[in-house]
Amino acid sequence: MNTSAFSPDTALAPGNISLIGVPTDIGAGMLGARMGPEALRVAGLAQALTQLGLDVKDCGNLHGPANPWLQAVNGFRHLPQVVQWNQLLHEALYCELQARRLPIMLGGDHCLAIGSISAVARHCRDQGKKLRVLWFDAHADFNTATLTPSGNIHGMPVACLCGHGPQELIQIGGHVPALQPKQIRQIGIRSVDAGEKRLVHDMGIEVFDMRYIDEMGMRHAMELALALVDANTHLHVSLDVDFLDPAIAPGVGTTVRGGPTYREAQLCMEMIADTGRLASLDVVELNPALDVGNQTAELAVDLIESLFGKSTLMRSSAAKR
Ligand SMILES: [Mn+2]
Repeated sequence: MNTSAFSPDTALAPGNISLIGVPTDIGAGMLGARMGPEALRVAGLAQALTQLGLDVKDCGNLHGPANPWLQAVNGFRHLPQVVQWNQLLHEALYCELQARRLPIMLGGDHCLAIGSISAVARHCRDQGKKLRVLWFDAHADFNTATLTPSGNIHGMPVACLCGHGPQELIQIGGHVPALQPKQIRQIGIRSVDAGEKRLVHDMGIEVFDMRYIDEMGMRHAMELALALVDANTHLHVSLDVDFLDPAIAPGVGTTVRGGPTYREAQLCMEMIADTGRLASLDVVELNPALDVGNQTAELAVDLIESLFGKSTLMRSSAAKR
């Protein structure tokens, strides 16, 4: 990637951050992700960003329906509640974007990416901006009701954003599909069902799975994932904590072995920071009920600091290029 187009001075812009807590596990197969926003606060997220010179506003938590913990109906679990949470989030996040603030969605499970990314996509259409979504995850999250037996909607957000899913979910944001597959890059994928694999392939989503990362290295994968990001690009990062190797991130309901190491994850974040184009972020699937001493939340805060330009590298910006 040619990073010389980016001035290091823009790396922190916009400097106004809004934290939006979305305390629900409505789309998950296990309870606990509803505590994610508090765990991230307890791990010092706002303070860490403030120390980087950013203006941080904690908008508090959204208030949506409780998790009734029911079986799937017509292939979907808790569809009406998932729709409600995502509508709430869509409006709240769109508001912050309109106010020229950089929203960080504190999940909550990954079904919430439907609300957040549909808002980001709507904002980009308003502003005539190009959108690039980096989806860090162990899973492709491209399931449909016919493909998944569980009906948990946290396995379906990418499919929904691309227009495959229940009408009331795919139309949040008023534009179907909210997202074009070519706007998405998936990184760290290592657990995909057979039918889902076919669909991801047919849709033409660019995937840098763990086999690719093993063979080519994280740096090369990220260079390609960030290729053609320019001054008019809105970069959205959707960070599912299960992206990380469970050895360093146990606090998640859907762990899959063989994920990126601490350094590989940091490199991802630092390379994104170098572009200076990060404009919105989801942090999802953190499950404090499964965590050990809040270490996964602390790791997430660590990674977010890097994403906002806290570099461990003793290099001048000239040497970075
Ligand atoms: Mn996910």
